[in-house]
Amino acid sequence: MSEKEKDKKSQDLTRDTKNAEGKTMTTNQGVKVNDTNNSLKAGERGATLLEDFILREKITHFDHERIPERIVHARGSGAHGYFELYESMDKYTKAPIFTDTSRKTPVFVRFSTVAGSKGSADLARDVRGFAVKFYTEEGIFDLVGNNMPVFFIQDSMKFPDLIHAVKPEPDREIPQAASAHDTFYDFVSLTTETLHNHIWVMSDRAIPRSLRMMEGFGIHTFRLVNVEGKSHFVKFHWKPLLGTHSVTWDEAVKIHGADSDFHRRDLWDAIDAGHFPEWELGLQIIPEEDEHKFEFDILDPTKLIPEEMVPVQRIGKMTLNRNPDNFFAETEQVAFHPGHIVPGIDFSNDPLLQGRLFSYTDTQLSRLGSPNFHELPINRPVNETHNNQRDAHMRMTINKGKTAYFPNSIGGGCPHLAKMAEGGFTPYEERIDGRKTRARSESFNDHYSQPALFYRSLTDWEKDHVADAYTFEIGKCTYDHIKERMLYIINQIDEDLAAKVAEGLGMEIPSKVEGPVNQAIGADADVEKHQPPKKKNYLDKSEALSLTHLKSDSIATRQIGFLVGNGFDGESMGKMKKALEDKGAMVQLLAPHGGTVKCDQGKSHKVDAALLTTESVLFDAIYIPGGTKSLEALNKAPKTAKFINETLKHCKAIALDKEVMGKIENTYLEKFKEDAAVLIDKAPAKFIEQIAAHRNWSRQKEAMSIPV
Ligand code: HDD
Repeated sequence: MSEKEKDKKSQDLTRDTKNAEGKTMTTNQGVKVNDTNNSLKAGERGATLLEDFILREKITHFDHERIPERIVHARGSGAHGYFELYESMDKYTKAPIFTDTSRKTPVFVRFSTVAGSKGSADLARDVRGFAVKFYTEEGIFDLVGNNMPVFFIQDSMKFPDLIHAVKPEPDREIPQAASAHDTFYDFVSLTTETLHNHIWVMSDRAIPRSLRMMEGFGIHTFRLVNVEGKSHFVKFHWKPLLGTHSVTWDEAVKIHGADSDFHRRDLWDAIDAGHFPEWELGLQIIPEEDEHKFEFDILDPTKLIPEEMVPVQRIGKMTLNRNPDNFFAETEQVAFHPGHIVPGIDFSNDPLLQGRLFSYTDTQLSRLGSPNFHELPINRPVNETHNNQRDAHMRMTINKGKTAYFPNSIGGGCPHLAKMAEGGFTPYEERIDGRKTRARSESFNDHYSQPALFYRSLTDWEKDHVADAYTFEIGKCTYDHIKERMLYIINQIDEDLAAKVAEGLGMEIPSKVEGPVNQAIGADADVEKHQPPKKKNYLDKSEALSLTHLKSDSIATRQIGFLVGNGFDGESMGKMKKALEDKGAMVQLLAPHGGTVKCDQGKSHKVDAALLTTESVLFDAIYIPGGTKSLEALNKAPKTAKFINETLKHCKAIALDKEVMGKIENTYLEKFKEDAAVLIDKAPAKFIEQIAAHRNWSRQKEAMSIPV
């Protein structure tokens, strides 16, 4: 990207980027270095001299390279991009990013998992963070959301408990990046407000195929405020233009081993190849008058507003078009904060949001080490900042003048206050009257209706995955009383679901359990008092909750493995490759060995991966061209049958030239030859259709038993 093409933030970052090409090595003090391999010694065999400032500087800097990882969301991947507005929302807000359609606002986005450490695997069953930093002309606006529309808890007071419960158990620091353990289920089963977010985590939303194929949600109800000072409540949504797709749990486990950077690599490679991921920003707008119209409280972050009740209006598009230059400087040092808002956007009284407003700056103080973290290149706004804050560790700005206080006359009263016309931030003047009380609103006390709605809204295959996930996770717990409590409360969500899980666990669903199961309020052991209230049924089904709702017929960036050996049918392969690549798919030649393979026309083709070095789970679909010799070679290769059988098991599309059938031993191709996504001698267009559909889930029940 040329300097001219760069957006304002990328240009701003350029002043801090360095390129060593063609340059002489120096110390940090600018002294030229002519030996960086040997320390300074008294004689060739030592001892090493303390005066060696080059050695000391190199080692000292190295000793301090690490900073604390994020307390949650430690593992993440970032990208630059921009946001463009389709139509002005000035009826609702005065924030120019949402009113000025001529703007192209730079953004930096960081996706993350929640529970795992910085080096943990990408495919953990977990919520994904979806944090967007908008560098607006009026200052930074951070939308720090997740890929699920609800959160585990209703009040930030419980956040440390939630995180302590899900993180590795403190005595042995096990398990890493996994919620399937006793402490988490002890907490969940005693804190039923978690159940809604929890069932989302049990669904395929928690194991996305790609960070580019998941939705994002601001979760809390925020406010938009227009020039007249009128406020509307709002929920933010990100809708991926590639649709929403997931992998199966069996794949996720295998991807852990095959490529633990699967999501990070996928995001990087797509942007690198010019396939820029895109999301539309959607708003659900709720007039203030409607605040109490719903059967749930819009301030409760464990509730969503079904799209059928308040439609999502798509108002603009975000495109990620540039990979970071340096992971640490950008992705690691970026500091998000839901409290970074601009005039025209404001908070609601959601008690989870209110606590977050404290936590994020506070955590940067220990993570980034100084209140000057806003000066780091990735964090600084694109507009000028002036105030009387001064000094502290690693201050970069050299503030001129004598005055660092307000009011002043010596400095001409500057920096002066923004006049109303200039758009200084004025909080929305919400009237609040209340008793000081440490309490939870009664209106938050429905923990079962929405998890039930979610489950009802899934397709059958999604429901099966949810039941399997509960069975797996609870099955990993060692205490029977925790398992029983879980069965008891799942039964309150959905009896069929609970029956499936109980069968998987080999346990009975208890009709009563010890201890409080319906309140986050405290250790009140009066079980009867805490029986779940009756479920509400304000909607039978919300189609938007199923993964199948957001469709895309694009196969761009899908990874397609071609299984070939020497002597493969070059013409057939060429035709298929062209058809797929024309649609933006990425084709890789996989062969029994690395190096090159020759087709039947004698032409050499570079092998992208030897079968030994890759796995079927890294591909969306496979194709096997004909060619007697090629098929013989594939038949001899130990992993070919595993590759094919796993592709079948994971319900992916397979295309074969006619002569392939019956030539590769130990596969289940024959059994699935009538399957809609097993395409024998069909035109590439059919294959493309099936890849776009992502999976043929109707195969699932039968394919599950393939022993691979
Ligand atoms: Fe949080 C990081 C999302 C509740 C405290 N959070 C963090 C990140 C995301 C979220 C995406 C990573 C940002 C990045 O990439 O750097 N958090 C959420 C959402 C929540 C939520 C969507 C509920 C709706 N968080 C939440 C609560 C608290 C925190 C209730 C504390 C009271 N979150 C933090 C934190 C982190 C953080 C400790 C760790 C690293 C950081 O902030 O910068 O302050």
